[in-house]
Amino acid sequence: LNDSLRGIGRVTFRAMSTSSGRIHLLGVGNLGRLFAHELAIQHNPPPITLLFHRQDLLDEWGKAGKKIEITAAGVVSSSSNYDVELVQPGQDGFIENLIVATKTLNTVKAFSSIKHRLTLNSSVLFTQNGMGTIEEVTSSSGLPMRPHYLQSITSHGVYSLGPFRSVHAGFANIAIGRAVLPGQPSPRGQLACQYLIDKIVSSPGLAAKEVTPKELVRLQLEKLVVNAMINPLTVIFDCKNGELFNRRPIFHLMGLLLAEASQVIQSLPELGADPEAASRFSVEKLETIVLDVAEKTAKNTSSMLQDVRAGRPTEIDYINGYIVKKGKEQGIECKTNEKLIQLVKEGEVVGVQDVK
Ligand code: KPL
Repeated sequence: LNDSLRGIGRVTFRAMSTSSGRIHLLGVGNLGRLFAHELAIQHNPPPITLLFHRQDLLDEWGKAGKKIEITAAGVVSSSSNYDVELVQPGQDGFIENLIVATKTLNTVKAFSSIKHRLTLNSSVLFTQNGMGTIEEVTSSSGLPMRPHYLQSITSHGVYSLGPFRSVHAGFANIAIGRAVLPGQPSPRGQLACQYLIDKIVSSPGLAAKEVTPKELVRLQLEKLVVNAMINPLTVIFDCKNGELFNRRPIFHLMGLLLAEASQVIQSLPELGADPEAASRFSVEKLETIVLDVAEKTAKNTSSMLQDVRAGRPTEIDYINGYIVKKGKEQGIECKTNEKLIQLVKEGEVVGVQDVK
């Protein structure tokens, strides 16, 4: 361990003396494009490097005119002030600020391809849906001392028009905060990551605000519930977010799912003896949040439905699967969530027009 620390100290000194404010971005799906574009068009943009983990992404980048295009409220805006890099084994070069916008299922693998370029002076922002990704990355990374981790919770609705072209269909907001890991002290205390946080918060199109680590966990749990309702239900009923809850049977189904989610969350040890938890995670409060996001992102196709339509595996194990797993740990049965997971995995589609 001493050797590792000495090594890290050396790298850290070199890195601090060459700080450039550069932000690397791994994962150029819808959310990655939104982050990159909004950072690139801000008043004082940071240098940005897009990390491509496949050769064909480089080819697609060329075909797309080496620019990212985001359409919002019918207006097309493009940005091209990026450097790009193909991630290759053995490549080095310190990464000071990293945004990991890969799909939950690909995150551990994608992160491991660049982890040797991070030091304890690096700031890493994870943007994934669901819960448990940072823990998974930490336990599989084998880094002797971890970089500083941030997590963001995004409720914007974004869908793809093709490589490097997306529609920002639902304008909502982002919460960003420092991730606290049990038994893993933060390497640099409170000032860590402030540059990356400030850059994101000062991008108007991201509508991001900084929150405390305690609030971050609570917002993450609320977002988990939003994704556990809207995403799988839009898959089963094959519809846009806004078409879901004007049908009585779907509303009833959501009630059953929410009752399980609410009970599990209220029993989570990480919420401690928080007197607010019971009311904040009541079925009624959670329902209000879900309906609000469904309305704000009404025209959006949920990320899970986009995955199913594209034949990709979904993130359901990190969303409803997380609720079921935590329920089991607390002795709470989540039969409706289990059934929903099964239906999504079997690709069962009802179609919203069939539900009165
Ligand atoms: O996060 C989302 C997703 O699709 O994954 C919502 C907020 C439901 C927007 O579609």
